[in-house]
Amino acid sequence: MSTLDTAGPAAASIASLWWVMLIGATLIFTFVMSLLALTFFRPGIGRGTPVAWWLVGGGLAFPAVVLTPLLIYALWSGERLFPTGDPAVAQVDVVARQWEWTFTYRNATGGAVRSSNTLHIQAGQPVQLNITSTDVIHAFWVPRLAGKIDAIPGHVTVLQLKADTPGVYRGLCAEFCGVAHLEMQFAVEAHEAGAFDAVIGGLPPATPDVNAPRGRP
Ligand SMILES: [Cu+2]
Repeated sequence: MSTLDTAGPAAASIASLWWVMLIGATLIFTFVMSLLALTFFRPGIGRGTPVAWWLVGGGLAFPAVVLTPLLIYALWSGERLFPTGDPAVAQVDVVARQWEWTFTYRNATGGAVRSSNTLHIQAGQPVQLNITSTDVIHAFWVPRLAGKIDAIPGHVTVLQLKADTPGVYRGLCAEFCGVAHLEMQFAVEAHEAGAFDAVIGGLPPATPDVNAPRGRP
């Protein structure tokens, strides 16, 4: 379940941001520690530099030069996490409750099938998840595929994820929701196209659920 062992574009975007932030923070920490070491080993070395230079240079210019590119990179990579809104993207309604996840797949003929605690997706294809809860706040998280998002009663939150290759990816509830919170885990099974159709075709029909998400947000 490592967020750095990514298997989809959204998780890869988050992981690369983490690496950029780590490298940036390491460089800055090394630079500041070097300055501190200089004051011990070469006492008085900074005496010739005006105080204003330290204040303006170290307190304003340096943070601006460092933080501006990091901010731009974070915004650019964060933008890739939003759902595309493409109507061609398959949609699955996700309902969290104490302590279970149910996944409802609508088909072209207006029917729907449902699975419990296992989300089936097609490898290489994005899927939009419309997520809600029937009781308390939960959070949907598949660390290797995407970031986490809250499942909130009376509200639909949207997450888009894609698995690059077929496989099984573990997911969990990432918001404490009661005594069985730790057991509220699920799996995402990414199938090849043909196998995906067969799996969906074999799922039981979805029974009416008064607490199901009410359409798109
Ligand atoms: Cu939970």
